[in-house]
Amino acid sequence: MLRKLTPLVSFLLFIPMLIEAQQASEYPNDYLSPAFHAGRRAAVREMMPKNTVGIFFASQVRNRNNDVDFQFAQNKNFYYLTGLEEPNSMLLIFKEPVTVLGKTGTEFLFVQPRNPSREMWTGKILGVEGVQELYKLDNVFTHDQFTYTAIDLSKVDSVLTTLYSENIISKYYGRGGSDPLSKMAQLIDSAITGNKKPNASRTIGNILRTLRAIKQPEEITLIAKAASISTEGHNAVMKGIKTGMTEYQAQAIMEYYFKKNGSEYPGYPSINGSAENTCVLHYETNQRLMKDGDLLLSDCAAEYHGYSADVTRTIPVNGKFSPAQKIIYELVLEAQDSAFLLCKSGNASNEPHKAAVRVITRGLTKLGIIATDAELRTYFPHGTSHGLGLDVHDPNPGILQTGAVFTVEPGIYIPPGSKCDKKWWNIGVRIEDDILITDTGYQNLSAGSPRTVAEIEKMAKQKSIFK
Ligand SMILES: [Mn+2]
Repeated sequence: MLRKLTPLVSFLLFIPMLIEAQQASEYPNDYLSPAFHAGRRAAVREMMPKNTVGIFFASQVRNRNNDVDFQFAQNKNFYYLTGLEEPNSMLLIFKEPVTVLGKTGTEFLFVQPRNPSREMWTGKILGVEGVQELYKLDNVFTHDQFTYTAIDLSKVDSVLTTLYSENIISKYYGRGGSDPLSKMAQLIDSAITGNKKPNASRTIGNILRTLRAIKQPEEITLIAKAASISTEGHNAVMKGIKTGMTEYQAQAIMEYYFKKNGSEYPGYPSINGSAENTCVLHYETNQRLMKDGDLLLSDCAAEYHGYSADVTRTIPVNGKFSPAQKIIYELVLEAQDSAFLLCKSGNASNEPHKAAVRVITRGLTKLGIIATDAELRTYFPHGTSHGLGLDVHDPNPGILQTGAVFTVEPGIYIPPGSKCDKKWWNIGVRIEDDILITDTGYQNLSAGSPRTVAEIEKMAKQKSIFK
């Protein structure tokens, strides 16, 4: 039976519909803003030496096999500075204003022209007007307008590129290549003569590394979103895993939650290694059938609008850690907790790693797994932290400061045949979280997925549609 509504109640019931109408958008609209990219270009120009030009190329489409290409992935520096997700494009940033093709300014973008017959196959190309409108850039041209005479380098002392040696512009894209980027690269290469040629100490890569090491608020929002999506995937695996499942089925559960939440793709190939495969640091084949008593190490994270998280959890396939697994797991957990305590502004970025090394060295010695400190690398062969952002391995500042985002990921890996008691064999444990340095300390962006033995075992008992 329906109840008659008072006008006020009717209005209140209508509010959610209003909100929904406002939010409903056919396509995502939470990308980095044009103002963000403009701000980053200004920051680059600010750091450039006098009389220089910085050149940034979009990525090329890469062939996979026969006439099938890999899904396009934009060059991250180019994306940071423009937001544009198309190939065959080039950005020039001049320190001082110049005139290019009748337009005076410091920023010039060359993009793909519209092409209706191609767009019918591979989707919309924005073209000059589309790029101007979407990314609020003034001086946009098509790449075929880039000619030897279009760009005047006479007032430029030095050319800075994101590539690394003087004539690598043409080498990198293949001398003689007929695609638009190769042509533009060759034109630039031939226009740059004598001491204008870029060299390793004057590449713009150093400037980009410095800037990208400290994240802007808009970037932190996207990394936090990627981390939160990732933890949802990890939690679903914790709940859904069971003996008799394959590593790729665990991967399927994980990645379903990434895609479900709008992540375009995983930030890196998903690592789902069980038993002896937990000890392979970048195991990606994910083909094994998991058995009772195995551990599963899942190093998987989502990428969201260009920004990647990086999260690892290690869980028992049957829902309960064995006594030996629990001992190693809790040692890694203690190392991670000790490392967290050193995540603060002003500390050197390797302090968390040093703390993890101290804890794991002491623990493995006490367990009789190693006899000397030098043996630590046998079982803990990697660093504890790397920067995180547009790249899953992003620049990290030497000294931690507000806005730095990096991983804390200690691990212990004991493959079969190791020179220690057999009871430790096939135990590989890594616990990895994404840390943001704040004014008051740090924030764990991936805290949404449990880390303690008790919490993981509790989550394993929860209902899941996968078991
Ligand atoms: Mn990592």
